[in-house]
Amino acid sequence: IRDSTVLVTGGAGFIGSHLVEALAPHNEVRVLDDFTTGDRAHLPDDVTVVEGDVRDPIALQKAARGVEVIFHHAALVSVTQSVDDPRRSNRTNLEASLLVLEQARQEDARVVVASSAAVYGHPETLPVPETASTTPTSPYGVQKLAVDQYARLYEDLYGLETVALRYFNVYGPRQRGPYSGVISTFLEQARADEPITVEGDGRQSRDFVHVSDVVRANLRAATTDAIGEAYNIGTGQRTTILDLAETIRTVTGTDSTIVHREPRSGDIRHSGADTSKATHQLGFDATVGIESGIRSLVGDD
Ligand code: UD2
Repeated sequence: IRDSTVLVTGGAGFIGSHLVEALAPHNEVRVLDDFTTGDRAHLPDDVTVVEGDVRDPIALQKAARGVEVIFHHAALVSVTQSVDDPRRSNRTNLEASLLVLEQARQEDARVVVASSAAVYGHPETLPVPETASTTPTSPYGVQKLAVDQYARLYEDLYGLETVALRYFNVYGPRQRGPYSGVISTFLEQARADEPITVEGDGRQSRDFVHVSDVVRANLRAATTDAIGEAYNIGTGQRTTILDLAETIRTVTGTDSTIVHREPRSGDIRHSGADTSKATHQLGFDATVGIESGIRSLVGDD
């Protein structure tokens, strides 16, 4: 995508800021972020920042005026918080997403929404295709599923150009804080030579996808003809948490030991993407394997 005016909601956050960085050299980029978890330091100088809440229609209207594509990444990403306070996360993850879709109708802008592997709950098959049944196990998953379905419906009902990207376990630079993923937690522990905390037996597995691949998927989604669809965004490869811990020990050369903690209640045992739809319809394939992804993180984060 080039020479376009685009909006990234949550553009100062983990995934959003990497996307902004990729878009900024060739496009006019707006960022809507309330900076509760996002960071100004992650934004290039030449982007237009609207500081505000994605739930605020005035801020959203201002940020979206005249844009051709909206990449919707503003969300409350904590699954645990969504369990503790479903209405609060619903306001940001679902109601605000509807505002974004409505604003896009006003502007006739394409919308790329950040969906999630959470829509599948405990996946009925592995790797899981987009056609699998969706039974989320958290309010967060229900909210993401609703957004994913609204995106499809808006294409159907109103002819709005939409794409939903169902992210698997995204990792990379700038992922930190209490709700960040297991890779950033293990890396922090390894750097401090503290024990690496594996929850449960560590034989649960995930499909870890590097944020640079997630950015590439967004760029494909911005221009694809295959709209009104949801795509799994993962690598197609699963890694167990124990293997991950071992890889991080090796790559960092830490003195950390591996300790086991109580398994997380409601944890999903295995998660892995069937990526064939993304390959064939979106023209997207992940390129960063888990080991080289971790090596690059250790090198530069
Ligand atoms: C991911 C997404 C979440 C949602 C969900 C859908 C992230 C950060 N979260 O949650 O937003 O989409 O998938 O299913 O990508 N673990 C340890 N030790 C630790 C921390 C975690 O063993 O110190 C384990 C944890 O018990 C789990 C696995 O690592 O089995 C992954 O945990 P996570 O929090 O990184 O991500 P996940 O899959 O729960």
